Amino acid sequence: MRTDTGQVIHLADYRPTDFVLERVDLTFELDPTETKVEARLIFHRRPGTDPTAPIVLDGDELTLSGLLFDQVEMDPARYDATPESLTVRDLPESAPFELTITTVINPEANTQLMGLYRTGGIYCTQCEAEGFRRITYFPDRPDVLAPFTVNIIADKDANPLLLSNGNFLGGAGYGPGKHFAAWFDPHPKPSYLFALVAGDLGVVEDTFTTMSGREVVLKIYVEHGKEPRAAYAMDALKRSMKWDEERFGREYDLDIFMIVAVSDFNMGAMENKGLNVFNDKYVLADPELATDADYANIEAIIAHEYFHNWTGNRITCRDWFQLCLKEGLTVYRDHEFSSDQRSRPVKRIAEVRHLKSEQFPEDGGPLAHPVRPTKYREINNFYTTTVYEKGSEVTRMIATLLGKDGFKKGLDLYFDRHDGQAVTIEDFVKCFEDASGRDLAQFSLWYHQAGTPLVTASGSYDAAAGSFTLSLEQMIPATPGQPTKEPMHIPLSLALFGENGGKLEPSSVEGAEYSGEVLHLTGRTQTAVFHGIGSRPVVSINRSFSAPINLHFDQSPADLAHLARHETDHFARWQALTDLALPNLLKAARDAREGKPVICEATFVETLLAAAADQSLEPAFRAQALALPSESDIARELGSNNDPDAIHAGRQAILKQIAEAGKDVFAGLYAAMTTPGDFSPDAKNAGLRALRNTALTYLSHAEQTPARAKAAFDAANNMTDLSHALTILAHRFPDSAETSEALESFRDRFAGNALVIDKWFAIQAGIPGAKTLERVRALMQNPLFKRTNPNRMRSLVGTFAFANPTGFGRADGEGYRFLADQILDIDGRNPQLAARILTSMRSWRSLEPARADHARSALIEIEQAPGLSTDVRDIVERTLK
Ligand code: 0A1
Ligand code: ZN
Repeated sequence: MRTDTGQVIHLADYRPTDFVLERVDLTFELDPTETKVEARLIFHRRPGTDPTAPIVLDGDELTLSGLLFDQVEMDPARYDATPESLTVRDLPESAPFELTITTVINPEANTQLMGLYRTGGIYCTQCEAEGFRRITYFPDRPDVLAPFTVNIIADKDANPLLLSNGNFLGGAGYGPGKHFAAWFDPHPKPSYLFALVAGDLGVVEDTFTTMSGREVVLKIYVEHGKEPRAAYAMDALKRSMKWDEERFGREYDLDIFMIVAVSDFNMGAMENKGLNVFNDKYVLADPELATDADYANIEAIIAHEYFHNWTGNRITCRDWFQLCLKEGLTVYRDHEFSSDQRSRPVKRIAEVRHLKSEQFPEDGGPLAHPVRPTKYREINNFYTTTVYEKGSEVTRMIATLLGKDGFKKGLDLYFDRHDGQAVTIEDFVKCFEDASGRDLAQFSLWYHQAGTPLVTASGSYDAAAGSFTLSLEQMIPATPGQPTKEPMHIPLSLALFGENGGKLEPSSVEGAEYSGEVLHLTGRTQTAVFHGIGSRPVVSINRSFSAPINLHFDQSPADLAHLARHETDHFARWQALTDLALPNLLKAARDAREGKPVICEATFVETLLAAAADQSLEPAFRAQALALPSESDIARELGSNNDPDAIHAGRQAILKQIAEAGKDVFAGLYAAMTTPGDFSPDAKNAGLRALRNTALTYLSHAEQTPARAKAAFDAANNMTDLSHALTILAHRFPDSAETSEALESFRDRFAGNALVIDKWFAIQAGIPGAKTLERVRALMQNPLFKRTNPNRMRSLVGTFAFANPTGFGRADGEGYRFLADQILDIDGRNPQLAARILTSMRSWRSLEPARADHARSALIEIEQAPGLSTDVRDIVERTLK
C-alpha cells in the first residue's frame, strides 16, 4: 500500500512530458500470483525540450524484472528502478527508441482493486486514475495517448475468455494447456482507459447498426447462469447508442462494444475503451431481484459509461484537475438521456434531491473544493459529487445560457476541434463562447469558486404602476482556501403567476437581462423591475433548479400553495411543496428538542394531500411530493447545533399527523395504484409502485402496527414492493415478531444472491436509534458478511454511517468510534473504499457540542494511527481542519 508522502500536486505545475509515446505493445502471461507483464514502449524526445533529460516513468509497488533498450539489455548504470519510478538516462536526442520493461505482479494479492486483480475467479483491471502504474512502469497520466496492442496468454480451461480494448486481432493455442489472444485499439488512448479481462464468463450478445450503417457487435459478460439478468442492460445500451446519435450526432467507432460485470469493484463502472467494466450491481436485474431504483440506476450508468466514449475517451482530460471535463459533461448527458426516456420533471426532482443531499453538504463542509480543483494530494478523493453532479449542473447552466440549439452548436465545435486530444475546461468553455458569441468569463467562476451560492430574494408589487420589483442578493460562503468570492453569473429561470393561476408576461424588464424566462443575476446585488404586471404576482424563482443554489425567498404559505397548484413547471410545484414542508420540519425538530408538542401547519397538510389525490399529476410525481425532506436535509437546513434524535422525533411526528389527516387518501391510493399485467420496469409502472408504497408508509404511520406492512411483504411479487415492506417493518417496528420473521424469510430466500443480501444488510443498518450499532456489530459476524467485498461493506458500514443519523450519531459517540475502527481496518486492504466511507464524517461540525466532541475524538484516533494510506490521511486531515 502507498502510505502518505505528504506530496501535493498543483495545477500550476502542469507541463507536458519530455517524451512523446508513439506506441504501446503489451504482453501478459496471466497467473493468479505471478503474472508477467512485458511492455514495449516506443518514445521519441519532444522537439524543443532538454536533449539530456532522462525519462521518468511512474510505478506503484512494482519491481523491475528486466529492461531492454532497442531490444538489447540495458546497462544498469543507465537506469534506476524503485517501486514508484523507473528513471532511464542517456537517451537519443531525437531518434525514436524502444524500452521493453518486464514486471511481475500478483493479482491475487491485490486487495486495493486498482491495477490487475482477481474477482470471482476472473482477472480484471481498473486503471483510472493511477492504476496502470501498478501493472508496469509507464507515463501514467491522461495527456499521454497512444495506440495499444495487447497480447494475453493464459490457461485455456480456466480462462476461455481473453479480452482487451479495441478490435480482436486473432488468437490461437500457445503451448500445452495455454492459448493467447491479441487485441488492437487504433484510437490513441491514455493508460487509464486500458482494460484486460480474462476468465470464464457467460455472455449475452446482440448487434447495433449505427447511423452510417455499420454493424457493431455488443456483448455483455456475466457469471454463468446470470445471462437472462443482463437483458435490461443490453436494452439500455442499445437505447443509449441510438439516443447519442439522435441527440448529439455521436456514432460508435469500433466493431465491438463489450461490458463485463464483476462483483468486486470500488466504484459504479468504468468506461475503458470498447471494454467497460461494471460493478455487477449496475448490470444485473430481474423483477424478483431488482428494485425500480436498481433498474433506473442500471439504465443511467450503462448510458453514462457508453457516453464517455465521446466525452472522455475520444476527447480526454489534459490532467486530473480537469476531471469534470469528462465527468460533469457525461453526467449531464446521462441525465438528459434518462429525462428523455422517463419523466423529465420526476427525473429532475430526483437529481436535485441527490444534489442537495450529497453535494450541498460537501460544498458546505471541510471537504468543499471547486468543480475544477487546483491542488490535490490523492486524486482518488476527487471523484466527488462536486466534480460529477455540480459539474453536470454547470454544464446544464451553459445549456440554459445558450439554449438547446446553441448548446448543440458549441458541443459540435468541441467534438470537431478537439477530437483525439487531451484538453482543459478552458478549451471546453471556449467552444461555447466561439459558437455563441457569448462571453462566459464571469460564468466560468462556477468552475473555480467552491461553495453553494446563497441567493436572497424579496419582491414588492406596485399596483398603481403595474410593476413588480424583485431585489436579489448573492453570497458565496467561504470555503477551504477561498475566504472571499467574486459574484457569479447565476441564471434563474423565473415566471410570474396571476391570481387565477395563469402566467403574467411582463411588457419589459429593467435592471437585469431577462430572456426566455431566464433572469441573469450577475451583480452582488441586483434589482429587476417587471413592467406591465396587472395584478399582484406570485413569483416562481429557480424553476427546474436552473442554478445549483440555496434560495431564501420569504414566500407565504398561501403563495407556495398557489405555486404547488398552478406552476406549469412540475419541478417547481415539487419545490413549492418542499418549501411548505421545511419550516414545519425545522420547527418540529426544535420543538421536539425542547419537549414541546409538534404541530403541523394546516395549509401545508392540505396542499400536500391535495397533490397526493390529484389525478392529473403523475403517480411518480406524487410519490416524490409525499417523500418529505430527509433527516439530513433538515440537519443541513438547521445548519448548526444539530441533535439527530430531535430531528428524527420531529419528522416522525409530522409524518404521523399527515398520515392521520390523509388516512382516507392513502387508503384510496393504496387500493388504486396497482400495476396491471406482467411486471414491467418502465417509468410509468415504477411510478405506480412508488405511490402505492408511499401510501403504505403513511398508512403504517397512521395505524402504528406492522400488520399491513407484513401483509404487503407476504403478498409482494417483485423486489420493489418486497424491500419496501421490509424497510417499513424494520425501520418502524424493529422489535416486532413480524419484522424478525420477515428478515429471516428474506435472508433464507436470497442467501445465494449477493446483490439482494446487500439490501438485507442495508435495511438493517438503516434502522433508526441507538440500538442499531449492536445489530451492525452482530451482522459483521454473520457468515454472509464479506469484508473484502466493497458492495457488502458499503451496504452495512456505508449505510450505517451515511444514512442512519440517529444510529451512527448516537449520543454516547460509540457510532463514531465504531467507524474509526472500521476505517483503519478497511484502509489496510482498500484505501479508496476506506477514504470514501470516511467522508460520512464531513458534517461533524454542525452537530451539537457533545456529539461534535465525540466525532472529533474519533477523527483524531484515525489521524494518529500509524501507516495510514494517502487516501485516508488526506480525508481525515481535511475533515479535521
Ligand atoms: N470514470 C468512472 C468512474 C471511476 C473512477 C475511478 C475508478 O476507480 C476505482 C473506477 C471508476 C465513471 O465516471 O464512471
Ligand atoms: Zn464518468
